Amino acid sequence: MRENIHVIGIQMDLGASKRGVNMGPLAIRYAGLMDKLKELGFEALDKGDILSDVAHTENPKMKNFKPIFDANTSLYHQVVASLKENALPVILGGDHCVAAGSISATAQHYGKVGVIWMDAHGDFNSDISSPSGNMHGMPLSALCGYGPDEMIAFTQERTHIDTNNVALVGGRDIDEDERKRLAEAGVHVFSIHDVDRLGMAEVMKRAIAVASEGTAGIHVSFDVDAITPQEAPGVGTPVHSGLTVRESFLAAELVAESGKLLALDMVEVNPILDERNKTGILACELILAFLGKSVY
Ligand code: 4U7
Ligand code: MN
Ligand code: MN
Ligand code: MN
Repeated sequence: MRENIHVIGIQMDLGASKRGVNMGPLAIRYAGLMDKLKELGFEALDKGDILSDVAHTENPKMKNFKPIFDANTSLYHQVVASLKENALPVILGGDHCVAAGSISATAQHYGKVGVIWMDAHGDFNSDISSPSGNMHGMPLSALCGYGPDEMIAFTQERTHIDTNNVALVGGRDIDEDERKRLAEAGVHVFSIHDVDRLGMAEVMKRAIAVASEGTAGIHVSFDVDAITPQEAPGVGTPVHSGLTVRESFLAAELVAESGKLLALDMVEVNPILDERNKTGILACELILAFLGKSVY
């Protein structure tokens, strides 16, 4: 595990239909993230927030594509720069479209990386399959080379993520076409049903194995709507009966224990919909757990 942490916020809400998730980085910081990282002994640097331009849609199948791409381009370059400085980037979203920028950067820097995508959703729609045109439902598909390709066109040559190294954990609201696309692409899906049947410890053991096989390490992308909405109410797309708080922490602790974490996204915290920053505080504590904070 690296000692050097770069915290990078991105005030982005243009990928979702509900506004306000752009305030996520502020909410997670208010929970005390920087001080708590330092208390844990990390050299933690706050790189501030990337801002996005105003909403602007040309193609309703990819709403707000241009301002999303522009902000993601800034994020991509910041994450590449942080990795070059040997830091572990922690990206504070923002809606989940920001993972297109952050994970492209990790892949560009390390070559072959694995991804653990923790989410109630699959985020495996293309502009064609998407029922909404919302770009936060498309990043995993784009990153794996299943479109929309424009979403990750940060360099001439795209480094795609090999779906053999992708694990989706906590899925329970996946669109019909999206499910077919995930299966055809060969993404390893550990749905909430698998969490029930196998237990989180076994699911994460398998997910970490999938994401580690032949890779430099793991980029974890954590959408807080993976957690059940009673515990994480500050989300724009809540889905009932999700991960418990303890299952979420166990997942984070097992990733930390693996020593494979290369970068972390903590996304989709929406302070407008939250209850006294409950979700922001949870997101902050989960980041610490992913970085190795132990309970005992
Ligand atoms: B999130 C959805 F149709 N699948 O594509 C879509 F249900 O980043 C939801 O996981 C996407 O929160 C949710 O719009 C994206 C919808
Ligand atoms: Mn998501
Ligand atoms: Mn989601
Ligand atoms: Mn969401």
